[in-house]
Amino acid sequence: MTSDGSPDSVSTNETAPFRHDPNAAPSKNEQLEAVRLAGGGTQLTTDHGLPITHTEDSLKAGQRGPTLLEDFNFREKLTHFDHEPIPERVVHARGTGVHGYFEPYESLADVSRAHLFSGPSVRTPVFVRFSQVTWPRGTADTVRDVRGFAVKFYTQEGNWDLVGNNIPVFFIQDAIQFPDLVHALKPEPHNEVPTGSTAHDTAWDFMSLVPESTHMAMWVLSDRAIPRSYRMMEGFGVNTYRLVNAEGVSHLVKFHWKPLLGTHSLVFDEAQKLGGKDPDFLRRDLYEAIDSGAPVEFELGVQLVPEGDDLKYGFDLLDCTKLLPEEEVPVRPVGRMVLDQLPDNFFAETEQVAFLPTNIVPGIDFTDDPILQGRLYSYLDTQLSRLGGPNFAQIPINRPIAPVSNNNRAGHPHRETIDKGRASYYPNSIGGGCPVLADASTGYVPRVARIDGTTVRTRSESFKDHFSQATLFWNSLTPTEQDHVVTAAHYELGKVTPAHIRERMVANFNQVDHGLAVRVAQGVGVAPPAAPVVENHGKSSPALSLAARPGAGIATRKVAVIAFPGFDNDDLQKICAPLQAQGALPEVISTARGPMPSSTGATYEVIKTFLTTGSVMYDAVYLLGNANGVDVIGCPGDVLQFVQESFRHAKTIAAIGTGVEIVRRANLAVRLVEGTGLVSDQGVITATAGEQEALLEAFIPALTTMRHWERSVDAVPA
Ligand code: HDE
Repeated sequence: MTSDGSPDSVSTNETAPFRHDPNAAPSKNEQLEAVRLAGGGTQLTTDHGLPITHTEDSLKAGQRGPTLLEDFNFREKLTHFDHEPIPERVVHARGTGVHGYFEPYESLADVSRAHLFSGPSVRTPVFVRFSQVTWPRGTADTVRDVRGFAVKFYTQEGNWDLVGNNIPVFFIQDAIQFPDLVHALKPEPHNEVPTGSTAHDTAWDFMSLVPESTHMAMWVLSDRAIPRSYRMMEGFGVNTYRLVNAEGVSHLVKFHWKPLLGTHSLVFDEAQKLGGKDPDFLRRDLYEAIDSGAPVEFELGVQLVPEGDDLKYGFDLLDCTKLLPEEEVPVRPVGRMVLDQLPDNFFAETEQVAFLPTNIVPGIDFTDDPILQGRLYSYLDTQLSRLGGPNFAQIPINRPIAPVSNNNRAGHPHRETIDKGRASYYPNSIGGGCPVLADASTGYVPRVARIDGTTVRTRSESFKDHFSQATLFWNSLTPTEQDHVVTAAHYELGKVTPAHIRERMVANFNQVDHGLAVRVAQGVGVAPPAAPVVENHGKSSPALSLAARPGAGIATRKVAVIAFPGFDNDDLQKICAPLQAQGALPEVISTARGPMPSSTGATYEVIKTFLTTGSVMYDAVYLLGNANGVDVIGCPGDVLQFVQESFRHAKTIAAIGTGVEIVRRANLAVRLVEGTGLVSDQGVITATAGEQEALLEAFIPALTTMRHWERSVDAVPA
């Protein structure tokens, strides 16, 4: 047998027309490809390779005459342009992708025969696409939404796509409701308003009528739906899958991704402002991190449940509106994923990548989870209209590294592979029986399951508890996180017109927790419910709070270093170098771009200004001292807003020398340094000139903390 699957010698080939002889000289196609690969490629040409000498004027009949049809270059350029857009994804349209690799810590052979888990020496390339769910491609990155977390593993046994989200549960229990859910969440059909927000009537009409969505609604109202960075959010497989070992023993499994940098979120006001200041905030953050060589790393973990224990935990593991608390079944660490390379071209890679939950490898299998079952149909189907036809697996980003050999042929719009030989069917003898079937030790063997039942269109009794895990989530949040859920509900429901929808949602929240329902009701014009429907069960799962995984250190935290002409150069040097040494990213911000003189006369080349940035783009702010005193600066509104907003968003603020005067003028409700020394109050750290080292010692732990929730936002002056 030859490597391309053709037989070495087949008697019928003697008389076959156009037979492929593997030992023959390269075919014309192969020769052409070799010439193409050897070509240079810097000269401007048409799509057909004709060198072009002029591309700024079309061919016209006279200086001021009409354009001639004969100008094929003009027509080719315009025609190609006219056909550039392809349909965006019906959900998850806005996203961003990067390359990397996955390495297991150790063999997982006890539970899965998948080669990619067979041991630490196996490094599998991956492509990851993070996305938003609901809104069009042009929406701002930071709107409140679930985030997609889709990973394509290019394994030796074919592609495995783990297509998950950053929230471990889902809105609905049966995939047949997915179109209803998405229609309700998306902009309303009569006017396509609003973009980038579920704060509208149809979204909450649907959710209020579908009580099983309450748990997911709570997650979407929480800070999980406004991540600080794709690098700082968890990922979840959501659906229950199976792992199967070489002996055929299977376990139910929930997949988890844990970010090395810990879990952090934006503040909602910040997220909304970022929509204007930097709509590409999350993709820029990811690109900049990878570009600068910063670690972008996630740990893959699994929760394993022996086959048959799917009802053991008080809910049905096939119901993806429920999660399996980590305190009940710990997450077993499996390996690490490092994202370290940007795509060369957004369209070719990120837009054309096609994830399919049906892409699994031997050792991983499905369950009867009705959402997963629906997904097994939908993804292939959607690629056909999005990418134009059945050959999308040949697009470079989708191509497996494992060899592909089958009898699929032709297809619209294009087939890249030049298939050889006469036999494009199975079984065959003309092609020597090729491609032959894999044996059970290397190929995929579907799970053996006994399926026995009468056809029904009902929901399993085991799916019918819609609220107790929503209560579990609520109980697990810190008081600040709970406040944020309530405020988000005030915002979302506050924009809903019909009172009966707001009332139904409050009634649903009353099934979660009476206190929650009363607090929500108070902000949305609904009479608070008089009494609880059920008593809060009091259980919690601490792992569900973002506070459970703060991460360590200050790597990639962005610090705005505010300076004006005459700034203290010594301050600048003494702050930037130690921060950079620990991986933080200080950036000088001033009033104008260009060279800025320091106190010593040396100049600093300013790139970022108050106009081109905003406090919302940074994790902390540091105000340098100035030889000219603060009055020369004049304390423009921009800088005061920068400081006040940072305070409002619970960020670390540090100031030294005359910088302290700016903080004083910002009128924050904290104690500031008076006379000499250092004062640190609620994440606002101030020091007199020359105290850089003491200031840094307080600044770095404060920056590690990320947010200072002990502050009262109301303390910000009106
Ligand atoms: Fe998807 N989903 N989905 N989904 N989904 C798509 O496929 C669908 C669900 C998820 O970056 C679509 O290629 C159905 C759950 C991600 O390209 C589509 C149901 C989870 C992505 C589709 C669900 C996801 C998609 C649209 C059953 C978390 C983006 C474009 C209710 C586990 C992948 C596409 C990327 C994309 C269908 C529910 C995750 C239409 C029918 C639950 C991350 O096929």
